[in-house]
Amino acid sequence: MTEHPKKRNGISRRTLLERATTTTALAAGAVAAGGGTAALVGTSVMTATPAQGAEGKHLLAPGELDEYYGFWSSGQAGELRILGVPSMRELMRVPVFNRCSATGWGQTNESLKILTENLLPETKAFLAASGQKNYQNGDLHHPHMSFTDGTYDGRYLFMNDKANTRVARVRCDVMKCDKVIEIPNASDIHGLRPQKFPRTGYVFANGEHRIPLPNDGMILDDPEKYVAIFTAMDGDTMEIAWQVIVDGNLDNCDADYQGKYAVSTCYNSEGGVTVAEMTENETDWAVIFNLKRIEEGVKAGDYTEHQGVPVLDGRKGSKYTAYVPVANSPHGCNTAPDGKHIVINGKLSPTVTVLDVTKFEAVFDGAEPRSCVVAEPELGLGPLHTAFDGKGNCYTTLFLDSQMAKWNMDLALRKFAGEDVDPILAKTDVHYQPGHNHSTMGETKDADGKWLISLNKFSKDRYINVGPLKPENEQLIDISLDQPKVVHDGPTFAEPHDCILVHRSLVNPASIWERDDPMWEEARKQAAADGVDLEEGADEPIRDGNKVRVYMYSVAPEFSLSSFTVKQGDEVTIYVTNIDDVDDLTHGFSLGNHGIAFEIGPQATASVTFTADRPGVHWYYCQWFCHALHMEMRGRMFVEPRSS
Ligand code: RUQ
Ligand code: CUA
Repeated sequence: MTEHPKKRNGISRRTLLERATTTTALAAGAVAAGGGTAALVGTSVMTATPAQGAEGKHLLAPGELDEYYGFWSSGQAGELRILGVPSMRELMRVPVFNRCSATGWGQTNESLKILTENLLPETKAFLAASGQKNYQNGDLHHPHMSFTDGTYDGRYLFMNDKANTRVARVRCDVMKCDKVIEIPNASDIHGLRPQKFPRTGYVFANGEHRIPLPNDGMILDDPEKYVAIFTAMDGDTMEIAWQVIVDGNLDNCDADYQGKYAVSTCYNSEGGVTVAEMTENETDWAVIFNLKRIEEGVKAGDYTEHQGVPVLDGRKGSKYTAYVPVANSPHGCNTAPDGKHIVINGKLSPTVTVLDVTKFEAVFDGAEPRSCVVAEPELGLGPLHTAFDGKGNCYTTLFLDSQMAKWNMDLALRKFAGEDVDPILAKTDVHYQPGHNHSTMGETKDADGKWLISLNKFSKDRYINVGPLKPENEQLIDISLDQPKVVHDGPTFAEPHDCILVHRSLVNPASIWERDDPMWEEARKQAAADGVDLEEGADEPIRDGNKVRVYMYSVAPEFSLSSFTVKQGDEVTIYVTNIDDVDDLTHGFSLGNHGIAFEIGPQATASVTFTADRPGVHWYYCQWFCHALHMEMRGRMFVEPRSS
C-alpha cells in the first residue's frame, strides 16, 4: 500500500490552511504549497469569506485523509453511503435494501441468500406469486453502529427499512450487508437504535404504522383494533428477542447509557388513520420500555406468541411501559452523552422535552409520569432532532424556521426550575428545512463537539438547476465555535435522512477478503460437492441434469475460462473467484445481453444463476477497470440451440 502524501514541501495542508487568515492568503497558499489544486482554490474562493480565517480546516488537500467516517442513510434509494468528514467526499455506497447494478447486489446468489432467507413465509409466497425473488426497493432511514460500553465498537452497522418492515446489518470489517431480517407482526420499521450499554446487545426497532395483529385480512377498516409493535432483536444473532404492543404509534427511539430503558416517541396517540385524526390531540407521549421487567415477563411466560415471537402487552396500565405525556406530535428522540438526559423533539410544538433517566424508576414505581420531565425549553418552530457536543450543549434542528438552535442543557434545567435564564446560545441558518442533524461521535459518551452535519430536506437555490427533482442539501457546521458556522454545502441524492459520524480510529475495514469468509459458504459447499477447488476453477462446466455449474477464477487481465459451452434451457450457475490478492484489485463479471453483472473483490467468490435461453455467442467481460489489458479481459459463452 502506498502512503498517501500528506505533506508537500514539508508543510501540511491543514497547518497551512489553519494559518491562512484571508481568502487571498488561503488561495495563494494552496498554490504555493505545490498542491496545484484548482478545485481546492476554487472551493476556498467560493465558500470562504474574508475574515473566516481558520475555518478552512475542513478543506482537505488531495491525498489527505478525513478524521471521521460518516455513515449516511439514503432513504428511498435504499443504500448506505460512506462519506469522509469533514471533507464531505462520498467514499462508498453499500447496497442494502436496493438493487445495485455495479455490485450485483440483489442478483448474485450470495446477496439473494442474505436478502431472502429471513423473509416471512407469507412474504415469500407473495413475492413468488408476483414473479419476484425479493423486494426491489427499501427506505433506509437510520444507520447506527453497534456499541460497547456507551461508545462505538466498529463491529456492525444496523439500519431500518421503513418500506418493507426490515432491519439490516452491515459488517464493518468488509462494509457489506450480511443480514436482512423482516420483522414479523409490525409494520413499517422507522426508529431504530442499538443498545448503548453494556453492549449491542439489543437493536430496538419501532413499528410506526398501526395494523391488526395478526394482519390476515380478518380485520380491515377497524382502526381501533390496530396496534403498533416495538421490537427488540439480538444484534449478534439477528433474531427477534421479544416484542411489545403499545398504545398509539412509534416514531423514533433511543436507548439509555445504563442498559435499563429504551424510549420511543408517539405522534399518533389518537390511533388515527388520517392526518386530521392523527394530529387531533393536544398532547401525545414518549413511551419508556423497562427492559428488565420485559425480560422477566418473557421468562415468566407473560406473553402471547405471534409468528414465533413472544409479544408482551405494553399498553397503558402495563408494568412494562410508562407513558410520559408531551406536547403534540413529538418526533426525534436523542439521549445526551451526559448519560442522564433524553431529549424528545416537539415537531408541532416549539419545545423539546427533556427526560431524566434517573427518575424513570420512580415513575415505574407509581410516580406521576411527568415527574421525569426536567426541562422543556422553547426553541423555535418545528424541532425534529437534537445532537450533542459532549460539553453540555445541544443542537436542535428547526424544520420550519430553517435553523439550528444551540442551547445549553444546564441552563434549560435551571430555567425549568424557575430561574430567569435563556438556554438558547445561538441560532444558525441552514438551507433549508433540516430534518436530522448529527455531531461527531454525538450519540456516544465520547461526543467530541467538532463537527455537525445538518441534513436539509430542500436545496432550493443552493445549486445550479438540474430539473424538477432537486438534490437535498447537507451542510457541514463547525460547532467548535461559540457561534456555530456553516462551512460547506453538499448536495445529495434522495434522501439521506440521517447519518452518524464515527472517529476513524474505531473503524478498520480489511482491504482484501479472507478466503474462508462466510459470504460464499454455499459456493464453497457446492464446489466441494463437485470436487472443484474454487481457486482453481474447472476446465469444463459440471453438468447435473439440466443444471450446469461453471467455475472460473479471475486474475488480471484474464478469466481462467476464455470460453465455455452450455445448452439452451440449461440452468447455469457461474462462480467466479478473484484470486488476485492485491489491494484495490476488484474484478467484475458482466454477461452481455443477459442483464448479469457483479463485483468480485480481491480473494472473494461470487456467483449468479440464470437460464441460458438465448442460443448464440455471448461475450462476458470484466466491468471493473483492473489492468492495462482490462478491455481484453473477456470470454465467450456458447449456447447451443435446443435442436442440436
Ligand atoms: S425521521 S427527519 Cu425517518 Cu429519522 Cu426525522
Ligand atoms: Cu478485471 Cu477489469
